[in-house]
Amino acid sequence: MFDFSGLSDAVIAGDEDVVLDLAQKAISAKVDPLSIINDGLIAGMNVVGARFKVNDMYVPEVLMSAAAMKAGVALVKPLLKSGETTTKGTVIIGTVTGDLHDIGKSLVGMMLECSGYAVVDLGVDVSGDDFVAAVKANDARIVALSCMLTTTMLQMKTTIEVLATQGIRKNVKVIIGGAPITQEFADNIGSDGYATDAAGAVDLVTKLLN
Ligand code: B1M
Repeated sequence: MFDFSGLSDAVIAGDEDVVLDLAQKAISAKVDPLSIINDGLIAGMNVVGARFKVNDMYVPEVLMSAAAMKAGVALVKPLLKSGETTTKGTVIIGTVTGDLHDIGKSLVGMMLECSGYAVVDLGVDVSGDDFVAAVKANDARIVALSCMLTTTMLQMKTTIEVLATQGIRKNVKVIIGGAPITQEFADNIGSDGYATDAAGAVDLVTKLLN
């Protein structure tokens, strides 16, 4: 079995070169690409999150870890996509207004893409109007909202309200997720579903579209 500790440690250290080297070694050893992401890269980022919380790591270090993790994911991502040729539907994804966290959102988008959905990633700090425009431009069936701050959670409600006032709420399913989100909150703001992680988001989209 592949030892993921070096890969996780390199993410924690924000050492992009070592992340790329060890991720490539894992690929060469035919380790499951999803496992490289979950057991190596995300596992390291989880430690970063815990240390950031207790002021044991600071913003510049966290950004270096995030960049190292993203580089690793970019290396592994093409392997996840192999064999996918069809599109099951279009998902518009973004992090809501005022929120700049994009790692979890990007993972959710990537997993959806790997599962055969076309994904339009609007990035971070995305307004309700931008979601509306993207839904219209892409004839999308799902709007996926991410948020990591308690202070931006209510922007999800605002976005759903904008979809309604612009007359397209009935045409799309809205799913939400991110660290502060709960099922209760998802129900209260009138979303169609909530998932705790990227794999859960794929299951949810599949359920909602079938
Ligand atoms: Co921020 N930050 N941050 N941060 N940051 C958190 C979220 C925080 C919990 C840290 C802490 O204090 N413990 C805290 C929020 C506290 C709160 O609101 N109660 C916090 C804070 C306070 C802040 C700032 C305000 C700090 C400051 O400036 N004083 C500031 C806000 C900036 C802004 O957004 N306006 C800030 C800034 C930053 C950085 C820029 C330094 C950086 C972001 C870099 C980037 O994204 N490019 C950063 C980071 C990295 C974190 C932590 C450490 C890690 C987040 C992460 O990427 N996790 C985070 C602490 C933590 O989470 N423990 C923290 C890894 C990622 C794989 O997990 O994002 O949870 P996650 O995504 C998961 C699930 O949540 C889920 O699936 C993903 C994959 O499994 N998911 C979905 C996510 N979206 C989904 C959507 C779905 C379904 C599932 O459906 C649509």
